[in-house]
Amino acid sequence: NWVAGTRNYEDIKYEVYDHIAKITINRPEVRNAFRPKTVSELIDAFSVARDDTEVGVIILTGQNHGKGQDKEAFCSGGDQKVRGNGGYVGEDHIPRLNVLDLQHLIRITPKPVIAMVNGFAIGGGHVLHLVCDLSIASENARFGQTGPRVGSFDGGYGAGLLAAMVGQKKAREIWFLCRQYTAKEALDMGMVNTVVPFDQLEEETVKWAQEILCLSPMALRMLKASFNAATDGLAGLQQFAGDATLLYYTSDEAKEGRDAFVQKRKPDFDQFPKFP
Ligand code: 1HA
Repeated sequence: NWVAGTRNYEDIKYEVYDHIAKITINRPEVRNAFRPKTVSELIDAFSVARDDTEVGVIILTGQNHGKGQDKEAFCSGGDQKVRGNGGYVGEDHIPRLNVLDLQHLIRITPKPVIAMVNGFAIGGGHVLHLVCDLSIASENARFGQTGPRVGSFDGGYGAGLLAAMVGQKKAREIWFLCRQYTAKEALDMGMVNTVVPFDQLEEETVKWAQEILCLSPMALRMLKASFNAATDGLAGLQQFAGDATLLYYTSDEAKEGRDAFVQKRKPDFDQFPKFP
């Protein structure tokens, strides 16, 4: 029932159904590894979903290629075959780590983002599921970091958010040993919300999205910003404060300030209560 969006993407798919946007990384031949173009398209797609007032929940997933459940991937991180000396190199020959911008965009998008983890979530692909608000995994999914094995590390959300989620000892184990973990282990660690059979993954994820869609979008927005404020320092506070500003702009008190300026008169704030 998904309806394709109008943008022409090469590495991803964008579809909408019932106020849900589904963004799919579509490079199954490389386990949905991302190159700079993939990430640029993901940033564009998340911006489209964010701006679409009809969209209330965003799902991020990886394209299945049907070669067996143990071969499916959510995302295997940065494409090592285009990794240059200063980052991942695209058509413009500029080495980039633009997935960090994508991580940040997922965090500040004021709508719940669900990672629908259909297989390997490895390296930078693992961090992508971490930065989503919820993760729903199929039984075949495998989780892990590989940085110290392939000469990389993500000390931002990849380390800090992971530690906040699974605890310091487990987070250090995940990064220091570069093992793979099963969906059940990820569930036990608190990294995913639920695990379902492979063929029920999308149905279950859509069910969760539809439950969320019944709730107050502003309350959800404020909650997401609140959770981020607790872990994201001043940037998190900026997001939360921005939401407070958005609400304040809708008040008569804030409108009085704007109107007084436009009408070149003194603002009359006396009419507004000074709440205890
Ligand atoms: O750490 C960062 C960053 C840090 C700071 C800022 C930005 C960052 C951006 C990115 C990253 C990273 O993501 S570093 C970590 C990069 N990813 C990896 O180390 C994972 C590499 N892949 C694997 O370990 C395995 O492929 C797998 C566990 C996901 C699946 O294993 P499996 O089922 O045995 O498949 P495999 O045969 O290994 O892979 C199938 C095909 O996909 C292979 O292609 P082929 O040789 O048949 O032509 C394989 O090369 C390709 N492939 C898989 N993953 C990647 C990949 N090609 C390029 N890049 C990949 N990441």
